[in-house]
Amino acid sequence: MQTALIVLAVVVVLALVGGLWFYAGHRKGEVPPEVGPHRPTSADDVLLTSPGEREGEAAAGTATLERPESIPGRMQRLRARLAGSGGFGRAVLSVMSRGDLTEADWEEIEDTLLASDLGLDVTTELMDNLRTQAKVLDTTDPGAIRGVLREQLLSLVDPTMDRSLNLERPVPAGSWNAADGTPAAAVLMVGVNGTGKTTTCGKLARVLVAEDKTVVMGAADTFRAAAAEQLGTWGERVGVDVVRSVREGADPASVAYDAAREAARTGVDVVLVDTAGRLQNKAGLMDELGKIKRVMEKVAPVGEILLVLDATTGQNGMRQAQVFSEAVGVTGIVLTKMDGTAKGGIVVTVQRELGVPVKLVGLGEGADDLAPFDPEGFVDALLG
Ligand SMILES: Nc1nc2c(ncn2[C@@H]2O[C@H](COP(=O)(O)OP(=O)(O)O)[C@@H](O)[C@H]2O)c(=O)[nH]1
Ligand SMILES: [Mg+2]
Repeated sequence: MQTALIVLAVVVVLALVGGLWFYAGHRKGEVPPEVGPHRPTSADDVLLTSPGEREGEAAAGTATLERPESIPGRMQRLRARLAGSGGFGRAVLSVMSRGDLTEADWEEIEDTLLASDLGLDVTTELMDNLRTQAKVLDTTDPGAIRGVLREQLLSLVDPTMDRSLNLERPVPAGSWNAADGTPAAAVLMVGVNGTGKTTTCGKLARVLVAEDKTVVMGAADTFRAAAAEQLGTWGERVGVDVVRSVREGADPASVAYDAAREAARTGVDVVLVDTAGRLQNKAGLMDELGKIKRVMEKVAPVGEILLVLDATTGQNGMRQAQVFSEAVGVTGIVLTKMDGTAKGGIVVTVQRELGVPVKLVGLGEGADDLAPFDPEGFVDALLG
């Protein structure tokens, strides 16, 4: 009887200790069970989600990866959608083809240009040029008028700007330890909430994969767990690792730093970092983005800071753009949702106001609906 009691007591104590140990073990990692195996990097609240590491895909490569569409293929396919953003081009062309334009005709042209978000200054400039050219030309020949209009629009869009993404491998920071790997070209995505940053990060990863580049993404939007999940899904589809925080509200800069380190450790070509777009106040934004950039530059300089703008928001978007470009030096613009707007004139306005080129355009919600911005292709699409 006594022996039985002792055995029972020992069993109870063992069970209690075992339970506590199990609980503590899980608390320490605080890993949501659905994430699956992971390799923590420098900060203990940051983890790496690798494609193929999720449940049931123990061996990497068992997940079926998508093959992103080639760049020429998508540019061809998206041309029609680009044309939709520039109905103003065809509208102006059709008025100008009437010949012997009356004041009412010119007013119609002016209204059309303004409605396309070209802005007052650009519209006035373009109107002056078109009037002059129309006098010189003195013709109703549609081909000749189209030529004049094409030339004018092209010079506004400015084909001389360098629109290539700077993806050159950067020189490592002075304090960088070469034993920790070769830093990757870094791209930082900034912009207001809902403009399409996370989507663009995912789409851009696909563009790079299509170009046979290797990529790591960093989910530095730590304010919503859903943002990291969203990025994780994009990565998984094309075999791109995502560095993310386990905890909501973690320091975005620490995730960005870990992403840059992970990219260097694994020797990939490019690290893409998504950020949150809370426009709480200018000082807060500057602090946050500034810090992200600063810590990433402990690895190597950030070569590309892309401001993501929703083309449908017009002048309101322009004000946001100013704040971001003051907060952190923007090197290029991504205009998203060009498929849902007739206001393609925003291309010209935003480039003028910020002095940086539109480098990419988003033309739909599909995974490969992102293309490099090509001025000639754009203007030709506008004129039909
Ligand atoms: N039609 C269209 N929708 C887009 C485009 N880019 C992004 N979106 C949508 O815009 C919404 C917000 O995108 P998200 O990437 O989450 O914005 P974020 O808050 O800046 O990260 C999503 O529903 C996207 O599918 C685009 O080029 N065209
Ligand atoms: Mg986002």
